[in-house]
Amino acid sequence: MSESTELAGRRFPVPEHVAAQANVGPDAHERAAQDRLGFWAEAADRLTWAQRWDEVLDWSNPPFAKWFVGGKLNVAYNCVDRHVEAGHGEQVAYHWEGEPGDTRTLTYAQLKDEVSRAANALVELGVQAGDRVAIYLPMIPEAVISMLACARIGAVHMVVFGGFSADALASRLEDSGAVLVITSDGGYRRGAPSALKPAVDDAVSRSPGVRNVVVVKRTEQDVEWTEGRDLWWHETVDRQSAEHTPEAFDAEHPLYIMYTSGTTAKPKGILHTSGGYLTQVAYTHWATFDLKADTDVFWTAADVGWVTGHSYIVYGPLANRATSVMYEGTPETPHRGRWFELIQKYGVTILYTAPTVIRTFMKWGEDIPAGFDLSTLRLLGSVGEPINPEAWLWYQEHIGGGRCPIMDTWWQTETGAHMITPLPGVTSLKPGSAQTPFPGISAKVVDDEGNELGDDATGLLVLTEPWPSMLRTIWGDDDRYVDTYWSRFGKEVYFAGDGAKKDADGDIWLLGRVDDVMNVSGHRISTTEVESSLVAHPTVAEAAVVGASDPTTGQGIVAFVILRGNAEDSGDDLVQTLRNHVAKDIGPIAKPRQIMVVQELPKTRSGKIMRRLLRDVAENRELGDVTTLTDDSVMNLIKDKLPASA
Ligand code: 6R9
Repeated sequence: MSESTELAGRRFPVPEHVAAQANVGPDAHERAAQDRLGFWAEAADRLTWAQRWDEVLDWSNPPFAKWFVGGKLNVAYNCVDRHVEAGHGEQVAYHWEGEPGDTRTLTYAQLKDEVSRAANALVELGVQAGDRVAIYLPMIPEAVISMLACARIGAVHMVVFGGFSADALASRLEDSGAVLVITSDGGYRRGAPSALKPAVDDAVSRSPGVRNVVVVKRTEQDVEWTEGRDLWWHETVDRQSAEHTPEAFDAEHPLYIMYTSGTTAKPKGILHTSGGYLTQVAYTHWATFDLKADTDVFWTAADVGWVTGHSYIVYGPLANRATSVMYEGTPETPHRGRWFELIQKYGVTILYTAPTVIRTFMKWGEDIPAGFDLSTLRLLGSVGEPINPEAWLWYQEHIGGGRCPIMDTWWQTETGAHMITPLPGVTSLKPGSAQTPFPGISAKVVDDEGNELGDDATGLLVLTEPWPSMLRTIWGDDDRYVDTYWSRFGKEVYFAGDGAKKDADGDIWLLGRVDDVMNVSGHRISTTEVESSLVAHPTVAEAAVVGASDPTTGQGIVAFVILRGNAEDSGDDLVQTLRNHVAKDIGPIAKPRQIMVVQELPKTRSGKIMRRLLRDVAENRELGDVTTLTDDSVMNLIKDKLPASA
């Protein structure tokens, strides 16, 4: 058995003390299986509705779903006001920490006032229900306040990650038809103020539909100013009344548009609506993380600019009256223990982050987390890509102190909320597997023709029933919505684009995007499997694998590896060792054709490795679109490493 398979075969029962008091027990899956719509209706009942729905689901015109038909609610009221009305106004909603170490504490009562002021300002600026508002901010409280202010007045927010370029912003402003942009002079990243306003000026000069730009002062950098268009947040919002009466909107009223990360050519504006979305993010946040509103300190260490931030920094935690930590900066500023320092300082009990960060911490070494008191942690989460068993075990041992179960949550921008994940009161954990569909979710693994596969088989992941937080369409492009997600296996089957395997117990293993499943001499090999094997070798910190076209085998396996700090690059010897390691670990068929030792890997801002670019390098092509890359100089470094003939 291979090293990583051996690790992956291990089972970790959820600790007794976690299971005993978990919010959701083993009966949830069963109840949902018997009455799926009844189960989701109960989940929706955790929210406060201004008017109850008549019908849980209208699926008469698939794939266009309507959930909680006829129901009305205000999303911001559910996230803020109702907790204040219930006497929890003094509870902290966010412990916010800036990268330089400045802090801000926002209670639910303060958040209500801030959101109401911002809502009044938007109304004063002529923003109406249904209008699109772009939010291009660093990780500061105004990002959350702006999102909730939009939700409160029924405007549709469109958050663009602050690291995106002016071009990326401009195309999103145009596609969404935004009328207003909320931004700041800049934010702090890696120890220095970085500017945002110049990108907005550039993008807005090409977007005639944008009437106003509201600017939060964060760094005090000088900014260009367009009179009549630009307004300071502190002059426009702070003078508003803290009273604002929320209006109830239809359950299907649009809540936000989120453009998916650029692993495809033209970004897709994923549309989420109100009632179903809030139902599922709130319920999953409560169930998957076993959230106890009175005692937990919850931290999703991600950016609000991607879906994980929307669902699990903002909407889920607030709907559940959680106390959250929000951090502006990067993990290594001003030092590599920054995250652990924050866990210690705020007594974080639940941490949710991405495997790529865990592997970075592995690279930096276990001495760093060992220098902090992480004993408050009781549960960990993972999201964004398959977590290789080595990273899972390291996370469990060196951050979770061996006592914290890890919830490996599979979901997508399109799904809005967790879809496949273990549950703390239910599941014996298997490192590397997201395991079981969430209660009320129907996930299957099918072959190319759409036939469901039995256990112990590899195929494509599909979702065979609609779910409350599903995307409703691609903004302005219903046809593309149908074509992309609902045509491969018919109009009632959602094609997720991920490869998956069911093991002998029926647990689901995600194998990466299907375009990342390689086909070598007719054998299907997952990039993830080879990456996992490479990372299991003591010299390798991180690995990215692509299938490059090969005249004889169809595809050849090309690996890019980053070595651990203490490993020596012995050139050809090391490459041979690693190739043989994979061949031994998985089988000769998986032996990489080529391995390149590199310093960095190209990643999207949400931390996903851009295999498309690596494939371009491996196949010696001109580089494609790099606008979503965090740092495009990485690609030059990688290309410089290539032999001229590669
Ligand atoms: C939430 C988020 C979605 C894609 C998805 C899949 C990958 C996410 C995963 C995972 C394996 C997990 N993915 N979570 N793969 N295990 N726990 O990441 O949304 O940015 O839209 O990405 O990410 O490939 O299809 P998004």
